[in-house]
Amino acid sequence: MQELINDIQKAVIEISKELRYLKDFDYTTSQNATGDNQLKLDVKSDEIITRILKQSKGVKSLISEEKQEQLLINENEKYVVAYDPLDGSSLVDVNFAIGSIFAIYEQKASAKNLKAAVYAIYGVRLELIVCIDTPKLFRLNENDEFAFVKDLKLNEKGKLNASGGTQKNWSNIHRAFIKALFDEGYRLRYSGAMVSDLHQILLKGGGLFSYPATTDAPNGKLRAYFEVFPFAFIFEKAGGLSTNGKNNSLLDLEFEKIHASTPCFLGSKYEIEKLKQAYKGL
Ligand code: AHM
Ligand code: MG
Repeated sequence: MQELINDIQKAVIEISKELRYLKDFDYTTSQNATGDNQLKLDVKSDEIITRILKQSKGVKSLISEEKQEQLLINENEKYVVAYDPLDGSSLVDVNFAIGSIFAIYEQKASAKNLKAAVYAIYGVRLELIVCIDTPKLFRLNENDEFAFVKDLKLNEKGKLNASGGTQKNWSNIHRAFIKALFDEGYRLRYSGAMVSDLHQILLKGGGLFSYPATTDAPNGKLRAYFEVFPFAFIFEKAGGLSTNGKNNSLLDLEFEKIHASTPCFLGSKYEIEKLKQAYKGL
C-alpha cells in the first residue's frame, strides 16, 4: 500500500507541474463516459496516472473518470485504483484550486472493500490527504517531498454550506433545508471543484457539502467510485457523516456501473443529522 501511495505522490507532483506552466487550455473533440467534454489536460492527467500506476506494485486494475472501461493491469494483484485524474478541471482557466481523487479498493470496486482514499489539491501549495485509518494532511516542501502536517478532525458542527446543483432544479425539501442552514448563520462556500469545497470544510472543522438529486439529474452528478466513496471514507474517518439523503452512510451503497453517480451529502454530524430529518418528508 505504501508503495502505491508513493507512486500516487509521483503522479500528482507531475500533474501539478503540468498545471503550473499550462499553455493549452483546449478541449479535445471527445467526451468521457459521463458525457463531459474532455480537456486535453484531463486526458494528459489520466495518461500520467496510468503510466505511473501501471508499474506500481499491487495494482490489479484502474478505473478512471476519463476511461470508458476498467483497465486490467495484473489479474494476480490486489488493488483496484479508481480515480478522477483532474477534478474541477472546468475551473482550470480561472486558476482556481482543483484536484485529483483516488480510491484504493481491495480485489473489487465496492465501498466495503475501500482500504484507503487519497486526494491532491493543486492550490497555491500542493497538498495531499492520505486516509487509511485517519485523514492525514501532507504538504509538498522545497525538496519536492510531502511532509506530514497534521491529522484532520471534524467538529460536531461547522459554519460552511457548500450547496451544489442548479437551484431551479432542486426539490422543495432541499431548497427549504439549505435556506434553513443559511437562516441559522451558515456561510456559502462553493467553488465548483468538490476537492476544494470539501478540503475547505475539512480544514475549517465542519459544515455541509451537498450535491442533491435534481429534476435534470435524478442520480446527482458526482460519481460513486472515484468521487463520492473516497470522500465519504475520509469524512467518516474524520468524525463526520455521509448520506444519500435516505441512508446512514454513502458507503452502504452498491452500484453495477463503474461510472454510476449518486446524490451525496457529506459533512459534520450536526448538519447531516439535520438533513436526514428534513429529507424524511421527501
Ligand atoms: P469534473 O470531475 O468533471 O470536474 O466534475 C465534477 C465537479 C465537482 O468537482 C463539483 O463538485 C461539481 O462538478 C460541480 O458541478 P456544478 O458545476 O454543477 O456545480
Ligand atoms: Mg470530478
